[in-house]
Amino acid sequence: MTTDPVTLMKQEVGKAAAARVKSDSIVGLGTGSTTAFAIQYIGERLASGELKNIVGVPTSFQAEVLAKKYNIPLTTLDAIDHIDVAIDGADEVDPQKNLIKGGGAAHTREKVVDSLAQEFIVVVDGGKLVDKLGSTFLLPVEVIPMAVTPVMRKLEDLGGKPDLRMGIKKAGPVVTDQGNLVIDVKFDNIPNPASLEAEINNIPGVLENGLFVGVADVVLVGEIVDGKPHI
Ligand code: ABF
Repeated sequence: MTTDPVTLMKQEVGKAAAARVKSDSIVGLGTGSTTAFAIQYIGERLASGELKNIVGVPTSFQAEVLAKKYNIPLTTLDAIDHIDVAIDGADEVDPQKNLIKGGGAAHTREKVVDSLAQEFIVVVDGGKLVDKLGSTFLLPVEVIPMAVTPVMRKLEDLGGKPDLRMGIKKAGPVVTDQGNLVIDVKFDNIPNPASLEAEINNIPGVLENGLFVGVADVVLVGEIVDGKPHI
C-alpha cells in the first residue's frame, strides 16, 4: 500500500476519470502512469458489477497489456463506429486545454483514439499545467527512420532544436509501436500551436507530432493539498 503522495494523487485522478465511465460504452484507453490507474479502476468497477458491457480501444501496447491484466475486453477501430470516452495522460496542458503529449512515444495512436472520442478526459498532476506549451516539455515528433535527417533540418528551419530520442541505456533510439523513431524538439515559443501542429505534420516523413490542439474536453488535475491528494 503506497503512501507516496504523488502516486496517491495519480490514483485519485485515475479513479475520478474511471468513475465517469458509463456502462455500455466504448472507452479509449490511454498511456502513461496516471492513465494506468484509470484502467485499473475501470477493471475493478467491471469486476464488481458496478460497470457493465464496456469495451476498450488501447492507444499503445502498454495500454493493451494493462487492459488484459484488468480483464477489460478490447476491440479495434475496424469493429466500432464511435468512441464514447477516452482517458489519457499528458505532458503539458495550457489554459485552452491544448496539450503536449508523447512522452511515452505513443502520441500517434493516442491522437487517433483521443480525437475520435466524444469526450476526451485528460488526467494529469498539477505539475503539467503551463501558461504556454513548450515551456517545460520538448515536443515529440514521430518520423519514419529514413527521413530523420531531412526532418530535423526542417524542424530547425521552424525554429526548433531537434534531438533523436534515445533509449534509457542510450544503446539505440526509442522505437514506436509503428516501428518509427521519435525526435524531441525544443521550441522556445509556440505562439500558435494549431499552425505549428499542421506545419510539422506537413513535413515529408513526419507521421504525427505531440501537439493536441482543441482535442481535450475535460482536464482532471490532481494536486497534493496538506499532504493529501485533491482533484
Ligand atoms: C501519455 O501519458 C503520453 O502522451 C504522456 O507523455 C504521458 C504522461 O504520462 P504520466 O501520466 O505518466 O505523466 O499519454
